[in-house]
Amino acid sequence: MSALTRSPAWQALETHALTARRLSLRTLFREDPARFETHSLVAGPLFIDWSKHLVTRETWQLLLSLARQQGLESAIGDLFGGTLVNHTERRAALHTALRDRSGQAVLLDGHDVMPGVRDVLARMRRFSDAIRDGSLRGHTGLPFDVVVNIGIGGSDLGPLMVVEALRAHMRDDLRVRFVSNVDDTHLVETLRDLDPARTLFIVSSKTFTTQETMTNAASARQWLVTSLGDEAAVGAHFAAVSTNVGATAEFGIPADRVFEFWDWVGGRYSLWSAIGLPIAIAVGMDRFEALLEGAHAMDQHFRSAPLEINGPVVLGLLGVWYTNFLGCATHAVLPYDQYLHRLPAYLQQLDMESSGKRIDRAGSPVEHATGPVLWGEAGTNGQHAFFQLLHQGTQMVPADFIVAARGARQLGRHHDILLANCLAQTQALAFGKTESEARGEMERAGVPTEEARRLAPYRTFPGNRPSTTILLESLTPASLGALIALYEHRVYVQSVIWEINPFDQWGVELGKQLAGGVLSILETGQDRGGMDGSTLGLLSRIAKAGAISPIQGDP
Ligand code: G6Q
Repeated sequence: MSALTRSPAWQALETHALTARRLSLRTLFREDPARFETHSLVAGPLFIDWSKHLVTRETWQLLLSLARQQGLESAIGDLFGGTLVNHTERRAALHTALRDRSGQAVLLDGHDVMPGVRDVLARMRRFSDAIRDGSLRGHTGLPFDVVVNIGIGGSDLGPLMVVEALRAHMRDDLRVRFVSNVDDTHLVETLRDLDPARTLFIVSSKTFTTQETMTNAASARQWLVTSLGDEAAVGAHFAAVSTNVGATAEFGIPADRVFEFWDWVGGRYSLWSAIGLPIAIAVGMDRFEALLEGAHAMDQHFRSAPLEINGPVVLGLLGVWYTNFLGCATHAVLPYDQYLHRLPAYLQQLDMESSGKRIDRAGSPVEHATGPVLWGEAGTNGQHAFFQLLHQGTQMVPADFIVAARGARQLGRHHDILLANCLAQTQALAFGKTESEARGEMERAGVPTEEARRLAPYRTFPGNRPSTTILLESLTPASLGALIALYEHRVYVQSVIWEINPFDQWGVELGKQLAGGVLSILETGQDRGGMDGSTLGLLSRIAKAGAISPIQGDP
């Protein structure tokens, strides 16, 4: 057993979990009329109801003891203070500085990073304003009517999710699209109806070496040059966001169109940096800054609120409770908001790339579960798809329901229906329906007694399925910023408890390395040896389909 799993706080939780897994939410609410008040909190512009969780006062005290034992309070200070929390890469994780609106210095190695941050924001404002007002034009003198962001992972998912979320603020005459997949269909389908003379590309890549992004950028460049018939068009139609200024120049992008960020910003934490340029162009720099303001409000809450009423801490500790003590292997995120339809995909990267770790900070394998599988879909669509498993399956899946009190579009009864469904689902999950309730209901509806008895087990809902409801007053740039920062910090809280580094991602390296070897066989037909039988067999099938030249030595 590791020191963590042997520790008094951990052991106490394990013992407590033996009885807690039999808790009844109906009973907890009946016995404590103030449960909603004591199990809800305000975090920046968000209201969080965590009353429908399988926790008692004792559970909560034990989780707080675990947090204190793991030094959570000082770890929060370390994050904001520029400590090298990303110890494997010897880097700080100062994404909070990117949205720091306090006017105070943020020191990294004794150097204030804020003047650089403000300088890039000012450049983003000038550039996005000029695209939006049409004063910055393409090679042939036409204003841009579409911006295509080329990036992947952290250089794609964040801006894409936010642009979708803030679509209500977009203009019809300026579209923003995203290309990430190296599958050529993504680029071809994205460019198909575009006018090259009115298209601006932003190549977003921290390293400017990522194979998918560089392949897409090269093909986009060729599309542009071929269509406009002039190599010189590149400078007018491309901008870049990168830490690798040398490589952007080599691509042909003028220095005044290169937006810098820094190695202390992790890819999946970078939408607050110049990686957010497509957002600024889509909705205007004022709204991008409002997004930063919202995130900053959550940062202040995370830094200063006592652990007991600290949103990211509460959500993080609940995550630990379900993952480590109640054996939940997955976590669902269910935004009841069509504008947030890409949030689950974005959070999948944020959470799973950060928490999918098996080696602790001391270099030893962990002996406890770490990140659960995160998944989800916009409500109400999910209700007609996978909610069956949430209600009546054999696994417990803690779920986050996210909804705005006021809808963005005031169309008829739509928003009332959406809200009603959201709240009703959390009710059904928590309180279920007993077999006798199911039988009684059917009998009252005229179903013959014998038939009602036969069907009752199928129509029973066990309940006690936990959920959090995150309520926004309305979906605005500020509330969205706070929501994203809430999840970022939740990930950090869990990493502190689990003693893992949430800021590296070595797990994505091996596949990339091996792809080089496979690609070389695909393109040359030559196997230099060492390839496994399955891969060679598949390559041979691909060759037989006529897609590539025969593999040498293949019969
Ligand atoms: C995120 C990861 C990863 C990264 C992409 C793109 O935290 O580091 O998703 O964002 O691999 O990397 P580049 O921005 O360097 O192209």
